[in-house]
Amino acid sequence: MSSISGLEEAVEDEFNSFFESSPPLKNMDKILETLNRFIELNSSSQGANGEGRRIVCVTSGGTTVPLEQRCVRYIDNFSSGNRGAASTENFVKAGYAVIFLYRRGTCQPYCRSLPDDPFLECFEFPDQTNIQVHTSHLEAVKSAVLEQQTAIAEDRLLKLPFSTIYEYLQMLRLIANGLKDVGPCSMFYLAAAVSDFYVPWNSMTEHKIESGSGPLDIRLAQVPKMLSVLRTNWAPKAFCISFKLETDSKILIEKATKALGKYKVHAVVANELSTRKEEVVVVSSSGNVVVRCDSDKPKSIVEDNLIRLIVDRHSTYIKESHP
Ligand code: 9Z3
Repeated sequence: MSSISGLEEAVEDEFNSFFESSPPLKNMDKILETLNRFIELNSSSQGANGEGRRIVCVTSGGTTVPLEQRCVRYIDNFSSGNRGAASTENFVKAGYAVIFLYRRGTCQPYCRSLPDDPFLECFEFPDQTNIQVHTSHLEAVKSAVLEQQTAIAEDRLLKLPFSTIYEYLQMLRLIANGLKDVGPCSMFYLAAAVSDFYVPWNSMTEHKIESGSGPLDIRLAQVPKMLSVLRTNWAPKAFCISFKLETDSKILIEKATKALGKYKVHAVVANELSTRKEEVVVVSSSGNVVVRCDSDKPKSIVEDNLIRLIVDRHSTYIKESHP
C-alpha cells in the first residue's frame, strides 16, 4: 500500500468513527430522495457547450456545536449567510444548478434587499379583508418571490438546512456522494463557517448542564479535517473552492496559501472579517487575485466579480479534465 492511500485510509477512518458516534440525520430518506432527483435531473439537462448542466454545492452559515444532547446551550461559528446567499444567486445566473446547504435562520438567496423582518415590515392592510405590499418594498418583494420561485420551478435551486456540525458533515457527505458521477462539472464552494472543535456525542451529557457549582470545564475534541476527506475520498474530481477567514489581516494570505497546499483545493478565497463585504483575495497556484465590488456601480457586490472569476476557472478545469 502506498503512503498516499495509507493517508487516505487514515482520514476516512477518522471520519467513519466521527459518523458512527454522530446522532443520525432526521428524515435522511427524504433528503436523499430530493437530492438524488435534483442531481439526476440536472446532470441529464443540457448545459453550455454540450456539457451536462453544472452543479455547485454552496455551503453557507455557521455550524453549531451542542453542549448537551437535549441541547439548551451550544457554541456557534459566526456567519450571517450573506456570502453564500449572494453567491448562490450569481451561480444560478451563470447557468448552474445550486445545492444550497445552509444554516437554518441565516440569509437566503434573493432576500438580501428585504428588511430584517419582511413579514411585519413589508405588508399593509388597506381594509379588513385585503393585504398588500407597501410601495417602498414592492420591487424587493416582487423580485425576491419571482426569482426564487423561478429558480426552484426550473430545478436550479435546492435548499437543504442544517444546524449542528453533525448534520452539516453528514449532509455534505451525502451531497458529495451524489455528485460523484457528475465529476469535473460539479463544484464545492465552501463558504460555511465550520467548527474546528466539538463535543463528541457519546461523551456529552444528556440533560441540561447544571449551573451553580462554579466554573464549567469542557473538553473539546478536534473535528476531523473535512477538506482532506472531501478532496481525496468523497469527491476527488469535483472543482473545490474553500474559504479562509481571519481577523488579523497580517496572517491571512499566509494561512490561505498554507490551506491551498495542504488540502489541494483549486482555490482558497481569503477574507478578513471586517472587510469581507468589500474585498476578498482568491489564492491559487496561478497567483493571488484581489477581487472587489465595482465602485462605479452602486448595487455592485463582491460576489458578482468573485463568481465570474470562479466560473471562468471552473470552465478551464472542465476543459482540462476532458481534453
Ligand atoms: C468565510 O470565510 C465566509 O466568507 C464568511 C462570510 C463566513 C466570512 P457572511 O456569512 O461571512 O457573509 O457573514 N467562510 C469560511 C469560514 C471558515 O470557517 N473557514 C475555515 C477557516 O478559516 C476553513 S473551512 O479555517
